[in-house]
Amino acid sequence: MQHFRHYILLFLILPLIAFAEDGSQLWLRYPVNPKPRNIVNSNSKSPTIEIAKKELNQHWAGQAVDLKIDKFPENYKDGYKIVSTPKKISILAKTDLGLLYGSYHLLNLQQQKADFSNLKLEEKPSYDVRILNHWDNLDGTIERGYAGHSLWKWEDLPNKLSPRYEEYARANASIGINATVLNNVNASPNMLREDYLKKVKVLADIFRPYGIKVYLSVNFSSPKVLGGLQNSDPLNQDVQKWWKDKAAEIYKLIPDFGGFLVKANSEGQPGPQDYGRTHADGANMMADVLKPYGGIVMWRAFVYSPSKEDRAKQAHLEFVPLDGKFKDNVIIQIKNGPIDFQPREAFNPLFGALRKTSEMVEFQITQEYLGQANHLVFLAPLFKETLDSDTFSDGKGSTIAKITDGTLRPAKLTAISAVANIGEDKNWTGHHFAQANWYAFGRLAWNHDLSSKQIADEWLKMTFTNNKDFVNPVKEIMLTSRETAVDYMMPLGLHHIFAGGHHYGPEPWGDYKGGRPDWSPVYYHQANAEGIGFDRTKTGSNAVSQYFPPLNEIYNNIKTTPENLILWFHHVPWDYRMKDGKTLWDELCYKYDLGVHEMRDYQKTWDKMQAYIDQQRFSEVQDKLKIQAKDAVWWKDACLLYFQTFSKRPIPSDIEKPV
Ligand code: GCW
Repeated sequence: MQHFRHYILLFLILPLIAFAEDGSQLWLRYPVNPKPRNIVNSNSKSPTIEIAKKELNQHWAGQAVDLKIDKFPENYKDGYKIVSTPKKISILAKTDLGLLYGSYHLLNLQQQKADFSNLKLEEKPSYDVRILNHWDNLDGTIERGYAGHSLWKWEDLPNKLSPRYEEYARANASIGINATVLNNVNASPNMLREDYLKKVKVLADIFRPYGIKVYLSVNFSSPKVLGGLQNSDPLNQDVQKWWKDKAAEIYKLIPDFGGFLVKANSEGQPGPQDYGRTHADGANMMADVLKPYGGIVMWRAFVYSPSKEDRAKQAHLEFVPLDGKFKDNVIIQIKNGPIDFQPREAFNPLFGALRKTSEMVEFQITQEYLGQANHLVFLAPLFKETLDSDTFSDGKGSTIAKITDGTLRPAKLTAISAVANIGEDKNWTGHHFAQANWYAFGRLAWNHDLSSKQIADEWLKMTFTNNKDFVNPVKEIMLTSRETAVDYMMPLGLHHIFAGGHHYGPEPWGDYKGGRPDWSPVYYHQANAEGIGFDRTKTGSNAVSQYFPPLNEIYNNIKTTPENLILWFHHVPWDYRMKDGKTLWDELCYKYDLGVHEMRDYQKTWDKMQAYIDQQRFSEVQDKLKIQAKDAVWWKDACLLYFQTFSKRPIPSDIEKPV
């Protein structure tokens, strides 16, 4: 009888275990206490505190926890302190949200098997607004989404609620993300329709206790398209009134609504320039209507038009003359590079160039240009590369992190954003390892001083296992994976040689005659009989002049330009001698080949990991690595064979022959 009961138990538990390994739990694999505990005290009461209590009572196996609101300086925001003795742990914060963040921190440490007997730590967020940008459309599709359809079930809302709304909020809160833009920057005017706003309200209500504020992307033509006005000219008083009334309507439903994200006059989107007005005119009009409620405008700098001007220069050309003209609740949202989320770009020279205007970074978590949901590419090193880049705007040490976090220029408002990779797939992100990129963005938004290594280490331990025989080799894969992708896709500063439209595979030969020249790969690599690369020096497009000294000179000179950006800034002769003595052509061949070999090494390493983790995730990752390794060969062969038609030089005999 006893045995029999065990069997029944096993049958009940087995499917649960199987379910648990589909990746749906993300990094939130906290152990569950066998019996509910009652170990949390708090001097504060709110739905947020209730969540913290529930999480700790269910998952915290250690000492009693005291959640205490305490006196902290004005600008302390949602930071917290954790102090412990072997008997008790105190989390002290200024806000309930700070206490919730501290609680998640404890659970994170528990998963990493830390020692809690004598903790003394303090955490403060690097940025005020730590925001995800969803490029989700109202019809359920996601622009550049590779993890299935949208999480937001607009047709079911506001009545039917998916359990994933709360799971999403919990996952974000656990890493400190406190804001979300629900819809695509290519925004439908319908987003602001009354019925949709009522649906948004329901999501905002679910997210609120987790400290997540809702923002919306808005279409600049909304007054005309939705409101039936003559035009959407920002200086037209009827238009201003339309936005004012719309803001009032939104805040009535969602009193803590965050604000608007705007893509204007970019890639065919409407904007103030349609009426001869500037980006500042457009942004300020919206800023004015949001101001009374504490809302903000995140105005994107990703603007470029078909022109003779180098695309990499356009955001700087457009926005620098407007510096000082923006209201103080406007923040300019700038992609990390001046082209478009490439595997490697020089940093965007607009950072630091706006001295009287707040600036924020936009990263892309979704891997539009990095193998989408098929390639394992850990993005923390890419994010760090941007944040740690020294712009020299205010002398040495003027990193993008310090410009955007308010250290260098006391800013009213600091923020950091990234385009989400989240969809309705069971594992949320398509590739199990793409979860690490969501995680990494959240962790860096909270603390941009964390190293990629630390982030990979904690994510692996939380998501898979603490066993160092798994963690160490897999961490190595993660930490080198971005460079590997650069090697097999576009090394040495090559960029945008992707197949048109979907941006998955190689198409360096793409020449869309009749279309926009700046959408053709041949425009970016400029390969010819002499050499390859985009000349952005003083005698070329002069994009180098947009960088502060000494970078302008460093990039202008082929000898001082970092080799990983050499083809970004220079048109380099095929026989140019690289630092290692190889010709440029040979170096290019070796880099592509290296990427392929690195991928095969990853496969070998992963194959040895079967014993340490569950079968499902093991084999799903193994399958994806197979695709990635094949894709690496595809990239290498396509690019080398194509570039060889210009270089007319042999492929070195010791690298794998293209087929
Ligand atoms: O990278 C390009 C993408 C577009 C995107 C655009 C943008 C939302 O290919 O899909 O549109 O950038 O950032 O606005």
